[in-house]
Amino acid sequence: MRAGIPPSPRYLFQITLVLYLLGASTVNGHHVPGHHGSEVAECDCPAGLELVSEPWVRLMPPGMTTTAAYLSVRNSTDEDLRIVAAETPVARRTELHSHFQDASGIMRMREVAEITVPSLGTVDLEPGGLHLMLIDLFEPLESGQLVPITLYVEEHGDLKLQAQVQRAIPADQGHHGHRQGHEH
Ligand SMILES: [Cu+2]
Repeated sequence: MRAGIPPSPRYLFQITLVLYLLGASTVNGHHVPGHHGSEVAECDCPAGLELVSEPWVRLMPPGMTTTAAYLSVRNSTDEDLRIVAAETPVARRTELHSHFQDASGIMRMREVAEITVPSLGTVDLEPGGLHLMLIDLFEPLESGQLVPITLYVEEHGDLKLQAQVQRAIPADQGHHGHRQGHEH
Protein backbone atom coordinates (compact mmCIF):
# COMPACT_ATOMS: atom_id res chain seq x y z
CA MET A 1 0.00 0.00 0.00
CA ARG A 2 1.48 3.33 -1.07
CA ALA A 3 -1.61 5.44 -0.68
CA GLY A 4 0.30 8.59 0.13
CA ILE A 5 2.09 8.94 -3.20
CA PRO A 6 0.31 11.26 -5.65
CA PRO A 7 -0.13 9.72 -9.10
CA SER A 8 2.18 11.10 -11.77
CA PRO A 9 0.70 12.98 -14.76
CA ARG A 10 1.92 10.18 -17.02
CA TYR A 11 0.00 7.67 -14.95
CA LEU A 12 -3.15 9.76 -15.12
CA PHE A 13 -2.80 10.05 -18.87
CA GLN A 14 -2.47 6.30 -19.16
CA ILE A 15 -5.50 5.70 -17.01
CA THR A 16 -7.57 8.01 -19.21
CA LEU A 17 -6.46 6.25 -22.36
CA VAL A 18 -6.97 2.84 -20.82
CA LEU A 19 -10.44 3.81 -19.75
CA TYR A 20 -11.23 4.95 -23.26
CA LEU A 21 -9.94 1.75 -24.80
CA LEU A 22 -11.59 -0.54 -22.29
CA GLY A 23 -14.93 1.19 -22.52
CA ALA A 24 -15.10 0.36 -26.20
CA SER A 25 -16.22 -3.20 -26.26
CA THR A 26 -15.43 -3.62 -29.99
CA VAL A 27 -17.37 -6.79 -30.43
CA ASN A 28 -15.90 -8.03 -33.67
CA GLY A 29 -18.01 -11.08 -34.23
CA HIS A 30 -21.30 -11.95 -32.75
CA HIS A 31 -21.76 -15.41 -31.47
CA VAL A 32 -23.43 -17.95 -33.64
CA PRO A 33 -26.97 -18.52 -32.40
CA GLY A 34 -27.39 -21.95 -30.93
CA HIS A 35 -23.66 -22.32 -30.59
CA HIS A 36 -23.52 -21.55 -26.91
CA GLY A 37 -23.64 -24.94 -25.36
CA SER A 38 -22.14 -26.09 -22.14
CA GLU A 39 -18.54 -25.45 -23.15
CA VAL A 40 -16.25 -24.90 -20.25
CA ALA A 41 -12.81 -23.35 -20.57
CA GLU A 42 -9.76 -25.01 -19.18
CA CYS A 43 -9.09 -24.08 -15.59
CA ASP A 44 -7.44 -25.42 -12.51
CA CYS A 45 -10.64 -24.68 -10.65
CA PRO A 46 -11.81 -25.73 -7.20
CA ALA A 47 -14.96 -27.81 -6.89
CA GLY A 48 -18.10 -25.85 -7.65
CA LEU A 49 -16.47 -23.19 -9.82
CA GLU A 50 -15.81 -23.29 -13.55
CA LEU A 51 -14.99 -20.96 -16.40
CA VAL A 52 -17.79 -20.70 -18.93
CA SER A 53 -15.94 -18.74 -21.61
CA GLU A 54 -12.36 -18.41 -22.78
CA PRO A 55 -10.65 -15.90 -20.53
CA TRP A 56 -8.77 -13.16 -22.35
CA VAL A 57 -6.59 -10.13 -21.85
CA ARG A 58 -6.89 -7.08 -24.06
CA LEU A 59 -3.90 -6.30 -26.23
CA MET A 60 -3.11 -2.63 -25.70
CA PRO A 61 -1.19 -0.25 -27.96
CA PRO A 62 2.61 -0.26 -27.55
CA GLY A 63 3.75 1.71 -24.55
CA MET A 64 0.67 1.03 -22.46
CA THR A 65 1.53 -0.69 -19.21
CA THR A 66 -2.00 -1.28 -17.99
CA THR A 67 -4.66 -3.57 -19.40
CA ALA A 68 -7.66 -5.64 -18.38
CA ALA A 69 -8.60 -9.31 -18.24
CA TYR A 70 -12.07 -10.73 -18.80
CA LEU A 71 -13.68 -14.04 -17.93
CA SER A 72 -16.91 -15.64 -16.78
CA VAL A 73 -17.17 -17.83 -13.73
CA ARG A 74 -20.04 -20.15 -12.86
CA ASN A 75 -20.79 -21.23 -9.32
CA SER A 76 -22.62 -24.53 -8.95
CA THR A 77 -22.56 -24.51 -5.16
CA ASP A 78 -25.45 -23.47 -2.96
CA GLU A 79 -23.52 -20.54 -1.53
CA ASP A 80 -22.43 -17.23 -2.98
CA LEU A 81 -18.67 -17.18 -3.43
CA ARG A 82 -16.51 -14.09 -3.36
CA ILE A 83 -13.44 -13.39 -5.47
CA VAL A 84 -11.42 -11.19 -3.16
CA ALA A 85 -8.11 -10.80 -5.01
CA ALA A 86 -6.29 -11.71 -8.19
CA GLU A 87 -2.69 -12.05 -9.19
CA THR A 88 -0.63 -12.52 -12.32
CA PRO A 89 3.12 -12.85 -12.77
CA VAL A 90 3.04 -10.44 -15.74
CA ALA A 91 1.99 -7.36 -13.75
CA ARG A 92 3.07 -5.74 -10.55
CA ARG A 93 -0.50 -5.39 -9.33
CA THR A 94 -3.89 -6.82 -10.19
CA GLU A 95 -7.06 -5.12 -9.04
CA LEU A 96 -10.73 -6.07 -9.20
CA HIS A 97 -12.52 -3.26 -11.04
CA SER A 98 -15.98 -2.22 -12.09
CA HIS A 99 -17.21 0.45 -14.48
CA PHE A 100 -19.83 2.97 -13.55
CA GLN A 101 -21.27 6.14 -15.01
CA ASP A 102 -20.63 9.27 -13.02
CA ALA A 103 -23.10 12.12 -12.56
CA SER A 104 -22.08 13.70 -15.85
CA GLY A 105 -22.52 10.47 -17.76
CA ILE A 106 -18.83 9.73 -18.12
CA MET A 107 -17.74 6.12 -17.77
CA ARG A 108 -15.23 5.62 -15.01
CA MET A 109 -13.83 2.62 -13.28
CA ARG A 110 -13.00 1.92 -9.71
CA GLU A 111 -11.55 -0.79 -7.61
CA VAL A 112 -13.98 -3.05 -5.81
CA ALA A 113 -13.20 -5.11 -2.74
CA GLU A 114 -14.77 -8.28 -4.07
CA ILE A 115 -16.66 -9.81 -6.96
CA THR A 116 -19.47 -12.13 -5.99
CA VAL A 117 -20.18 -15.26 -7.97
CA PRO A 118 -23.79 -15.94 -7.06
CA SER A 119 -24.90 -19.38 -5.99
CA LEU A 120 -26.05 -21.39 -9.03
CA GLY A 121 -25.22 -18.38 -11.19
CA THR A 122 -22.53 -16.79 -13.29
CA VAL A 123 -20.58 -13.58 -13.06
CA ASP A 124 -19.31 -12.03 -16.28
CA LEU A 125 -16.21 -9.92 -16.36
CA GLU A 126 -16.52 -8.18 -19.70
CA PRO A 127 -15.70 -4.88 -21.45
CA GLY A 128 -17.63 -2.01 -19.94
CA GLY A 129 -18.34 -3.95 -16.77
CA LEU A 130 -16.43 -5.87 -14.15
CA HIS A 131 -12.86 -6.71 -15.06
CA LEU A 132 -9.44 -7.48 -13.68
CA MET A 133 -7.05 -4.56 -14.02
CA LEU A 134 -3.47 -5.56 -14.72
CA ILE A 135 -1.34 -2.65 -13.60
CA ASP A 136 2.36 -2.09 -14.31
CA LEU A 137 3.05 -4.84 -16.80
CA PHE A 138 6.63 -6.00 -16.48
CA GLU A 139 6.94 -6.54 -20.23
CA PRO A 140 4.75 -5.73 -23.22
CA LEU A 141 2.19 -8.45 -23.91
CA GLU A 142 2.00 -10.06 -27.30
CA SER A 143 -1.02 -11.20 -29.22
CA GLY A 144 -1.73 -14.87 -28.55
CA GLN A 145 0.33 -14.98 -25.39
CA LEU A 146 -1.15 -16.94 -22.49
CA VAL A 147 -1.22 -15.01 -19.23
CA PRO A 148 -1.49 -17.05 -16.03
CA ILE A 149 -3.96 -15.56 -13.57
CA THR A 150 -4.91 -16.72 -10.10
CA LEU A 151 -8.22 -15.71 -8.56
CA TYR A 152 -8.47 -15.96 -4.80
CA VAL A 153 -11.87 -16.96 -3.52
CA GLU A 154 -12.77 -16.36 0.09
CA GLU A 155 -13.00 -19.58 2.10
CA HIS A 156 -12.75 -21.62 -1.07
CA GLY A 157 -10.04 -22.84 -3.41
CA ASP A 158 -8.20 -20.62 -5.90
CA LEU A 159 -8.86 -20.58 -9.62
CA LYS A 160 -5.76 -20.88 -11.73
CA LEU A 161 -6.33 -20.05 -15.37
CA GLN A 162 -4.62 -18.93 -18.56
CA ALA A 163 -6.00 -15.95 -20.41
CA GLN A 164 -5.07 -15.35 -24.02
CA VAL A 165 -3.96 -11.90 -25.15
CA GLN A 166 -6.07 -10.56 -27.99
CA ARG A 167 -7.38 -7.33 -29.44
CA ALA A 168 -11.07 -7.84 -28.80
CA ILE A 169 -13.69 -10.25 -27.57
CA PRO A 170 -13.08 -13.71 -29.03
CA ALA A 171 -15.20 -14.09 -32.15
CA ASP A 172 -16.84 -17.25 -30.95
CA GLN A 173 -18.19 -15.74 -27.78
CA GLY A 174 -20.30 -12.72 -28.35
CA HIS A 175 -21.80 -10.64 -25.66
CA HIS A 176 -24.42 -13.12 -24.61
CA GLY A 177 -22.81 -16.31 -25.71
CA HIS A 178 -22.43 -17.66 -22.22
CA ARG A 179 -25.41 -16.30 -20.41
CA GLN A 180 -27.40 -19.44 -20.12
CA GLY A 181 -27.64 -20.67 -16.61
CA HIS A 182 -28.07 -17.07 -15.54
CA GLU A 183 -31.65 -17.63 -14.64
CA HIS A 184 -32.37 -18.67 -11.11
CU1 LIG B 1 -10.07 -1.03 -14.56
